[in-house]
Amino acid sequence: MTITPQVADEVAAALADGRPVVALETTLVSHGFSAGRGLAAALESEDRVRAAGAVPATIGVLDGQLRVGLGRPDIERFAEAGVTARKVGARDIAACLVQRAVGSTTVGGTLAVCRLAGISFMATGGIGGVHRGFAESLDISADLIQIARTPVLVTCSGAKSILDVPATAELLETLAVPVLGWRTSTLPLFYTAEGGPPVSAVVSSGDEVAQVARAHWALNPAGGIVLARPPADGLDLEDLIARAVATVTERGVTGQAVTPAVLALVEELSGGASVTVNRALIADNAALAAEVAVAYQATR
Ligand code: PSU
Ligand code: MN
Repeated sequence: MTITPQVADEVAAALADGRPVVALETTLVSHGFSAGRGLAAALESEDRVRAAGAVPATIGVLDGQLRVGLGRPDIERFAEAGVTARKVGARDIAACLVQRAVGSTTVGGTLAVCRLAGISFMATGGIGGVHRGFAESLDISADLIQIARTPVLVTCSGAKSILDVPATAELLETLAVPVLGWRTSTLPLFYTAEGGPPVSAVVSSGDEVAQVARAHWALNPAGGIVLARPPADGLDLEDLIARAVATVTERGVTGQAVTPAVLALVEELSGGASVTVNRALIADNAALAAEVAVAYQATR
């Protein structure tokens, strides 16, 4: 077991030369999709990062090591493990390393590794947030706290709409996390672009985002930033989501299992349509994160 991340040669070389690197998480590979489909989403994201001129660094825990930059056989291990992989937030990394478990890092877990590796940009589908019914369950994703205390820009399509998105936006404001809307004045609702709470600022080019990030990190060197990009061909799944959340709650599912269970049920209820949107937005977010990372290096 080692704490120092094992960084793939390509990623290490890029970081050493100050070239743009975009981190990608592995929870969406194992827990976000059914039937190994997370592999395709992960590989597509990596391709899009490369096409935009940055180096992808998919992050996870394997064989007692923090891995930064995974090869295809490594990513396959996460897809094949599915929900039997451990879902690893920042608090879970140490035990996962010591116990040599396959650990899929969430947004929060990935950010903790980005800090160690010196990576400033990551992409995902949707960040975790405040769950519906939080007043009873107190279920609030550690992603939010980890974003608040890690100087990384997270490109996403907002918080998954299986959550209480207005409450999530309130908590991000409380935590002083800038929420930048990519050519939008409202926080996207993951599956759909419209109807969310307001963002803290609208941005319209990679260069503008890079300048805001640089200024924010000069003012607040320890804090993260959310860049929220609306999905291109969104779907209004609100009725399905409400039904899925109610069913999962009735089944007594709690804690870390809630998000994967609701996502799986939304997939089933939408006849797979949710997965098509989910996959596309993950890849598009990866491409945008790379565009911003490239612009950031250029403004040095
Ligand atoms: N976005 C997706 N699919 C996912 C997730 C995000 O499109 O599966 C994962 C992320 O890893 C995120 C996690 O960090 O869900 C949040 O889980 P929780 O609500 O239990 O904190
Ligand atoms: Mn939770």
